[in-house]
Amino acid sequence: ETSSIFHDLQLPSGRRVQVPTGLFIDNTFHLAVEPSETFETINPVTEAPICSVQLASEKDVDIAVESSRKAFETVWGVHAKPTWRGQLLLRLADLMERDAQSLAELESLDNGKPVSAARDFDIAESIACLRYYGGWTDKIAGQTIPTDDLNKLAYTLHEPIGVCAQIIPWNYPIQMWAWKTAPALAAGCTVIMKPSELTPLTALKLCELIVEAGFPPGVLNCLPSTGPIGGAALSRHMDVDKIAFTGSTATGRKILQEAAQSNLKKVTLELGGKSPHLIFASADLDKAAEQAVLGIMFNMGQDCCAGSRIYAEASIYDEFIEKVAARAKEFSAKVGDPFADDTQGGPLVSAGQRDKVWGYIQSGINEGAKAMVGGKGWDGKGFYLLPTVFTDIKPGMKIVKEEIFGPVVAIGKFETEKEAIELANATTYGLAAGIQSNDHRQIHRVTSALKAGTVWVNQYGILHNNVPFGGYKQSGIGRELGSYAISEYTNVKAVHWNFS
Ligand code: TXE
Repeated sequence: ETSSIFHDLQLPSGRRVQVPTGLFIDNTFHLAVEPSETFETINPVTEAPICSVQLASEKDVDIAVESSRKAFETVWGVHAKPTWRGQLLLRLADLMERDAQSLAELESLDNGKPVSAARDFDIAESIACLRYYGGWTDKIAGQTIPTDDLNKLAYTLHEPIGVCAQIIPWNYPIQMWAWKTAPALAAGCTVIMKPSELTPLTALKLCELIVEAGFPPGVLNCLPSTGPIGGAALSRHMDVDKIAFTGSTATGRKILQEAAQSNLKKVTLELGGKSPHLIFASADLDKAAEQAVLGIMFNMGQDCCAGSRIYAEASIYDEFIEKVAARAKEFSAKVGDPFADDTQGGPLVSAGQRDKVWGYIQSGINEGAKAMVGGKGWDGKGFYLLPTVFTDIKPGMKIVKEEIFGPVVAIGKFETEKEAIELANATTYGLAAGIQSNDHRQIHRVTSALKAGTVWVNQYGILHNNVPFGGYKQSGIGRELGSYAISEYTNVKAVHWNFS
């Protein structure tokens, strides 16, 4: 049966890799219980299937949860020495570093992003994330708390929550894997990972490294599946203690409902955005334009904090949009083959995503916005779309209100700081925001007025593993990264000890 759970691939670089395509439970790859169930993952450059992958159904979810529960109650959680958990994470980071190039190529094949970006951003940051949390394992401490009862010792224990299901998207498959697994494993939780059905391959490849690093069976299981089948089964499972999700707001809402209707499992959600980027007259306009373009075009706009609404102060608006247009054209010229060294953008992840983004481009044109750059489709093969810069926008337009998740930006103007803040906050989302300004008082005022979980000042889009990330409003619940993520994977137990 190994032919159904491993697939030999030749990558465009000529490198050969064997990728697992089975369900990963108890440190081995398996066929799904119903082996006829598979799905295909597609190469977004050639539009051809890469291979078919086993599809976990509800029965497989039950088996995986049982394995995760057993590991949590016997070898992991409070049964594993904290420093040992840390060593395993550090070893995993070393293995990821060793395999960075082949992982980057596999990520690129499945997702379409440039190999160089996958290696130098996604994987480099993921290695750092594993190391950061590898250092946390023996520093998860509670408190001793004075009370007026002098014969009482009161203290808290920060205990791992238990079996955690983690449902991740396709835009940063390895990095979302690291953001989710590292703090959970550091805190002592066991993990059931469900990668996106659009990009399952690197999550499966990483399972081999989990074994090689020495994690005990059941500590991390991985279930490739679709959202409505595997994702929903995990969300309503009565023995999953927590679900951590990154993806669309619509799916986040469903997961929260499933959790509410089953066992009230803890839920953290990292959802969509329509992040504003404010350009004030005092800013360095060349740098601001560079940040504005990277802020939306990086990863072809398939980024939850993409700066998709830019508002520039009226006095510098004309000059600024010219600079943005020039840089967006430069970026467009570097969209192409993800395996070429100087490529900055590849295709979008799927035909569905390409069609969705193209629909927004057409709606922008139909609603009267001006496509200063782009606005055109792509004739050749692959799910490509070139960057589009819209100006002359109005508040009600779909391209201004809705998350597009593609290389499309809407630029508007404001007269006053108050108007800039109102425009920025006029959204149901609250994931991120950016300010370009050299007026320090203004920066403080605007930063505090913005309703967003992350605010960048004179940069955009750069996150750090040590700093928390998450959304205000309908962009999510809870925080990832930093010490904050550790608290999302621990329960607080209060102990009242009468020693009289
Ligand atoms: O996302 P989904 P899709 C946004 C972006 C994009 C849109 C749709 O705007 O165009 O969402 O993308 C799993 N129960 N973002 O459809 O559905 C699914 O299998 C449990 C923003 O790909 O949110 C996958 O693993 N799980 C974003 C994951 O959810 C379910 C990243 C994400 O898929 C499920 C991606 C269900 N009922 C898309 N249905 C961000 N914020 O970073 C699906 N899933």
